[in-house]
Amino acid sequence: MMHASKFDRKIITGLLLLSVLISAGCVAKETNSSVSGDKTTSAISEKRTIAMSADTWVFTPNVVRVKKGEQVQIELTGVRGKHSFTSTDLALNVPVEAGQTVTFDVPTDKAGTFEFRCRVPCGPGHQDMVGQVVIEE
Ligand SMILES: [Cu+2]
Repeated sequence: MMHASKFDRKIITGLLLLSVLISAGCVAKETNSSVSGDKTTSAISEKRTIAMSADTWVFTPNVVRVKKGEQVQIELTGVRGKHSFTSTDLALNVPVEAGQTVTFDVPTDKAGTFEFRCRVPCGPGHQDMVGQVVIEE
């Protein structure tokens, strides 16, 4: 029982060789995937900046379209008055004053249409200061 026949040894040697080849193949695959992983990482780390202005009483643009998972930041410039970019859905509340530019990241982990509005009482057109961030799947 303890002695393997020559035939068994050949099989065992063959299996060992096979497992070495398979693990070598796996290592090669892992190397490949980590290379493509690096490429993906560098692509993701390229953040897109969307310039937006807040004026009395409009955000321009007031519809922002992004892809789910995309790294996006909004560069918001105040033209006249005091406003804010506020979205409870996106957990953002960023005030901006005239002549000021503020930059903030937009969370894009969930797809959907998310409303944002001005939360600073800024005059008669305050209620019109609304917009949407559309995050596409
Ligand atoms: Cu306002």
